[in-house]
Amino acid sequence: LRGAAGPGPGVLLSTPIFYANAPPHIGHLYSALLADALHRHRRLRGAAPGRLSTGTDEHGLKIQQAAVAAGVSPPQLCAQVSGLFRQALTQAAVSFTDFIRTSEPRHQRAVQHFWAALQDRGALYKGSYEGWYCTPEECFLPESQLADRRDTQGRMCKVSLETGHQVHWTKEENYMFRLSEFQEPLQKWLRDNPRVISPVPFYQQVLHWLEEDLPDLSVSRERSRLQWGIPVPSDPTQTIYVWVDALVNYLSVVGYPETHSEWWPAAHHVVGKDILKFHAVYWPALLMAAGLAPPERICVHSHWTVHGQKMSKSLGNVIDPVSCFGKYTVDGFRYFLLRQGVPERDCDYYDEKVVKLVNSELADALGGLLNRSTALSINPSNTYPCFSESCFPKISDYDGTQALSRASSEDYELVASVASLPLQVASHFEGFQIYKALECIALCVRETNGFFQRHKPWKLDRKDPAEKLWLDTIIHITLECLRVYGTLLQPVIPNIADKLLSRLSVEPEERSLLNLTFLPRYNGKPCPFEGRQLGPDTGILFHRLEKSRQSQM
Ligand code: ME8
Repeated sequence: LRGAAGPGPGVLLSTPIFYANAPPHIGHLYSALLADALHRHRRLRGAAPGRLSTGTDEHGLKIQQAAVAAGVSPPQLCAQVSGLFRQALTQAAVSFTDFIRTSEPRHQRAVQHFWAALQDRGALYKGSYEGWYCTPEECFLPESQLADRRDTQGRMCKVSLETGHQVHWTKEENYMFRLSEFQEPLQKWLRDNPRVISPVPFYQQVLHWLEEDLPDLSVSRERSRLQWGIPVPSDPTQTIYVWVDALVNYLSVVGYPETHSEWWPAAHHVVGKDILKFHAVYWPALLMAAGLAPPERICVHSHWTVHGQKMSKSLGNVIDPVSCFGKYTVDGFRYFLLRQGVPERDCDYYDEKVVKLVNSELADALGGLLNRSTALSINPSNTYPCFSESCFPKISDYDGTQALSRASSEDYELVASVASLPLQVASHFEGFQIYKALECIALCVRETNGFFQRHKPWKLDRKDPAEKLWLDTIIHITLECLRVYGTLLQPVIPNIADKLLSRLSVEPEERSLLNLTFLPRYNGKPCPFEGRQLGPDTGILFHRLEKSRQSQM
């Protein structure tokens, strides 16, 4: 892992590529926002320019069947749904640099080349495969992952334990990948790179899987059963398994087989826990077999449920992100998902939770603080006021004799918390704990409100020279806190952060996370903001949401 505080080389951050069989929902958006926040954070920290890839997974039986059900051809369905994903991610301000569709010729070429590399290196063989096949999961399942149920007509059938989908006994000639030979190399890779999968419970889960038998993997399907996919290069009777096809997208975006080595293996994949095995077992094994290194990092997150239930079309409880942007604004909804989503645990969604959180933390705490500290009634000159050392002496210099000092121990605690915040936030981002970074910032915002409230600057008399010094110092400290919060929040709420920093007259080149200093005057250094005219007042930072509110934008 690259150092928490300093810049580093550019990396390829990726979201999963989303199935083009149904429109986006908030789970997809959550994956993309996590990757986007990491990408933006790296950029603001001064890392070499990186890439953020996303896209749509367009092949396979699932898509073929969805197209039949919709009465359109697979390419028509994919073009339409892929467009919806691109639109939703663009609207969500996901700053992707690459959007890949697996139906594109560049991807087909990469997959066929990858297949040939596997074949040339002896990693594939043809075998007859028989077993229980789960179409929605696109894989064969062992007996241990099956349960007996009755179908809608009351007949006994077998279903996948994990998803409840019915499975069918299937026999076919397939190409097999020698996955079993990679058990030890995979274990060694994980042991040598203990931070490659985060959070830790998922790393342990993968190690656990690798202690069990690792059977060879079927990596093609008979063309007669699956036409919508990429043909095996040397055998047109077979279609490449959709997961091999899909995983290679991470190489196609970096120009495999020509230019990928400029990026590979500096890849950081953000994935949901449902696709962990594909990314942490199959993908590294396939890469090793093709003569490439495994990805540098896999960041795993859990799922969103809705009112305690799994989101599903049949339950009719799928939450559409675009309607949420209308209800809560793009930044409000980004903040909610990233602040409430905990990678280790499933999170439950309901509308009231969004309203409560964004009202309290964005409208009241952050917006209220900006509003109060920039009010013309206490800051009539609309400038970044001066800090006075005599009012707020360095804690190490303070001996109780400084007559002007009114700073309390709580004030010193606040200053210490905010000074350490940038490093804390960086290390939470680095550890894929974005929600913790936001929790720390929210706590500091609350403490800054306490600071402001405690000293009641509106009661101070600006005409009294001693009181004016103290009044200016209070406002200076508050604006410095807000500047740090605005800077740190850029990867999560880019529009609000921009509004906040513009109001504080922080120039674009002063918004980097690299060398973000807080309260330089407290440390005896010049403050470039002191005396600066504040930016124009462009209104309330974030409007409070009404419970039943339909649209704010
Ligand atoms: O699995 N909560 O695509 P997909 C949180 N095409 N995240 C969720 C979620 C939920 N309820 N539901 C989905 C695929 N996701 C494959 C991926 S990658 C080479 C191929 C997120 O559209 C989660 O990250 O079913 C999941 O892995 C991803 O969306 C893609 O889901």
